Amino acid sequence: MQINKHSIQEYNQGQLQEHSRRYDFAASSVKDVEGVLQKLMDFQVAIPSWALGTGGTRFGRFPGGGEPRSLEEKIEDVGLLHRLNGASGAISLHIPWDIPTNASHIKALAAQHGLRFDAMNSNTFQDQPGQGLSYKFGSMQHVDKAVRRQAVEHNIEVIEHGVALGSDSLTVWLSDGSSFPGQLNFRKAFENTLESLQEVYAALPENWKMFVEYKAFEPNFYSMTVGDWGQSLLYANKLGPKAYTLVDLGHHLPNANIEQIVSLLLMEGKLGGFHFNDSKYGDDDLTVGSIKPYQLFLIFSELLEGMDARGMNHATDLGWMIDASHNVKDPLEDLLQSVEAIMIAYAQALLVDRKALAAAQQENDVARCQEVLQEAYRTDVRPLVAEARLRAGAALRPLQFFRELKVRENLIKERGRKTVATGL
Ligand code: PSV
Ligand code: MN
Ligand code: MN
Repeated sequence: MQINKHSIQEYNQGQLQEHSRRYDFAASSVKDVEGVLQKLMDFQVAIPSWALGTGGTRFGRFPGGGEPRSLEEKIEDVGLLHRLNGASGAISLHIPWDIPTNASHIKALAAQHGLRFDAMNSNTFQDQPGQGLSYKFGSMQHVDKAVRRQAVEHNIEVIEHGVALGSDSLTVWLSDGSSFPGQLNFRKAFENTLESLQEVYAALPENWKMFVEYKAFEPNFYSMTVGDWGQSLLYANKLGPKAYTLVDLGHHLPNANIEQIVSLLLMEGKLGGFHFNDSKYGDDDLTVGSIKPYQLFLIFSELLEGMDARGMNHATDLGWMIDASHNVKDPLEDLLQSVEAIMIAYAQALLVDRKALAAAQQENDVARCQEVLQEAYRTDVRPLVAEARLRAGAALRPLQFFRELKVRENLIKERGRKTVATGL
């Protein structure tokens, strides 16, 4: 299914009067509104290929129909999102779920949709058909060097696929760890993992980055070999300048102060990438901003403070990606909501009066510090985000337009009701 520019313009025309009224009011209280709008237009969030289908839980899966059946159709889906919101201009692939058998054709198709290839993701948490050795007891940490070698070779293959597509980063998330006390020698598991990561690191092209993603629990429940930001940072520091820590919002123990974590990682120049989602309990992979929008704003606020202090470009110097899974909602609708929540939090963080906050911090004026932050958080920035979309040629209200166009119904007609996308 294709959405043409003309139909978006027509739709926006019908919304314009109401939008202008709301936008003029919102813009009137923003100091550098043009600067804010430009930043919002530049900001792009990558969509992971595995979020385009219904994920399910370990208890069941209830696919909604019209899911992408091939890599080509996944690219088309992300293209649809990008058309609608102007902020989803990248796709992140997972190997072997998305092997690009004809890379130049895949690259050209993505370019047609205005998409680039974000970080490549390797997979050593599942055994694949025909694979020689099993990852049941880990991959890069494994006691058997041959299993470690297999995991390293897989990652090198992923890099090669990425090079062919024009990607420039590799995300390594390892499910390695142990589920019972005594199962692992922690130090040896760390050393084996480090050695394996070093072998992958050595295969990185000059301009590539490697993101080491941590996770506190699941699928292992006693220890994870890359279990928190401290361990990830240890690996990244030992690996070298091309290695960074990747923060996934769902991968912490309850109540972790993620905003402090990103601040310190930025201070060390070691924050590389970010996976957005939301959760109430753990790695729930819920829609961004659906449970803890204030936390999301606070994280963004620290991200911007740290990035600005280092002179980093918000749009290009970190890898921004959604990492979500959908059980009860239409995945595309969910992704539109997630991107919207990210843009809102970003816009709110751009409005924080940094000078006033720094002055209040210096005076230990705690109440004022809170006022400054909440002044920005409680501003309705939705008209600013919509205006950025309008200027980018996207839809003023993407989700509403998605429904008006009957996108899902059309996809079901095209692809069928019983389709299964590869993914988590
Ligand atoms: C598993 O928790 C996970 O969601 C990680 O966050 C990875 O980024 C993703 O799977 C894909 O490998
Ligand atoms: Mn993740
Ligand atoms: Mn996860």
